[in-house]
Amino acid sequence: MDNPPLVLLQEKTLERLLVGQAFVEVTEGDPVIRRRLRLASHVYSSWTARGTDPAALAAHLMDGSVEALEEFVTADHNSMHDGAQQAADSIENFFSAFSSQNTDIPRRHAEQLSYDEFVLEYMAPNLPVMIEGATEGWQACRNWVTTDGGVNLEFLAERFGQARIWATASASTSDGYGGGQRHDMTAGQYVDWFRRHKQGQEEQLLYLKDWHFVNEFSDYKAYVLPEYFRDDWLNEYHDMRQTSHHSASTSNGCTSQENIVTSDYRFVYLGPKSTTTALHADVLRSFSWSVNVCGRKRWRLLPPQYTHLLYDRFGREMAPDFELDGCQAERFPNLAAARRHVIEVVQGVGEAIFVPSGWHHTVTNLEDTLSINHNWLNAFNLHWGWALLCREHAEAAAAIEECRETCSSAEEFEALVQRNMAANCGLDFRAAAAFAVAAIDETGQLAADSCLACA
Ligand SMILES: O=C(O)CCC(=O)C(=O)O
Repeated sequence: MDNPPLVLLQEKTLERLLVGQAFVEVTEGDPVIRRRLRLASHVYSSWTARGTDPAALAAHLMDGSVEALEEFVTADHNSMHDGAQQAADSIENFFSAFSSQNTDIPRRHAEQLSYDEFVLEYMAPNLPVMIEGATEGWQACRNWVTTDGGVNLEFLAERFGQARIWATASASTSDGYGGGQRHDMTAGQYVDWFRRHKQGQEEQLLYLKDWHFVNEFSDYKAYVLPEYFRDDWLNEYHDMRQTSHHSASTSNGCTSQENIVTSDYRFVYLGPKSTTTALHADVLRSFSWSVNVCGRKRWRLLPPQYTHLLYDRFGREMAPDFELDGCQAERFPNLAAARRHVIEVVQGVGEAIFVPSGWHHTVTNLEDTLSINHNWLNAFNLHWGWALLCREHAEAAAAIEECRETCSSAEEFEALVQRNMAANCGLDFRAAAAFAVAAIDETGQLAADSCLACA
């Protein structure tokens, strides 16, 4: 026997919930019933992207829209008996009012946003915010910017030109997170390329990404960390390892964590107009913040409850962009539904965007743009990192399942799995444990003194 389609079943269930009786006899002429059925149809269509995304109903159980709907249904009994047109109008208003609440990233000024407010309103509920006025007193804003607001290429080349950087070829966001090929060069060579590009002599776009500037030029205080982003266990762990663990582990021959968190998560990005970063969620599902020293960026962000819409029809591969055409689009049948939940915002100079954990995003530089960003973990998002590690572990094990029998022991197989997991996401369980121990130990001494691998 054929099963009725799931989408239809869910729509019927919702109808019954709204109509208020389990198996109601629908009386065609009853205006209350008619209005409620129309409402059921609107709710279903709006909250599931016209049935293409039934799972999105779950998101609305969490975000307050169910309460708003209840209020709407019960508030005005008189309107139940209004004419059909009036009832339809009021339903439309309800939806447009509700959806407009959900599509903007709030803007706050640093002078009017306390740390506690930031935590309660954005960091704890994992919601994005744009914070204006975030660069008070930054040396970078004086020295790295020309008087007409452009990138001060001369200063950068003169002071930091010898640094080695990666420039990523980026034609469009659909080239993947890192774009195309990565070129190893000096910052000075990149500045030369930038100048030639501005004179129309270079067609291929190059984007300087993930420059570990602080690590390399620790004496040059380019910026002051905004207080909202200071509770940062990831970079503290890196700094602690730099100063103590590295020498301890090399002196006792311990090499277990060589491949893990080898670098910090504090970056400078520099790219001309039209450079992009493709669709991704941040490393270890960390939070990130990013501030424009000069230029403007367009951010497009997808709330995490819609991540499943980004995968291909087999649930394996993720789309490289929110916008795809031709046969690429055909491979990702739910991308159009995902786009309906995308939030877009333009970030100007001196503005800090807070990108919460698990929000997939793309970035396009609308002008020549120089930005500073950090990734970070703390008590509010550590569970995101842990969930990712568990998924990475399961995937790494599944990928080499056929090797299990050739391994001499379960431990040998597990070691292989952990190695691959670390290569894929930067951490294995042992390093994750060391990170957690360091994070909960106020002095940082425990992780520095005891190498878990050698215990
Ligand atoms: O600015 C960019 O191009 C990318 C930055 C980014 O993706 C982030 O900070 O998470």
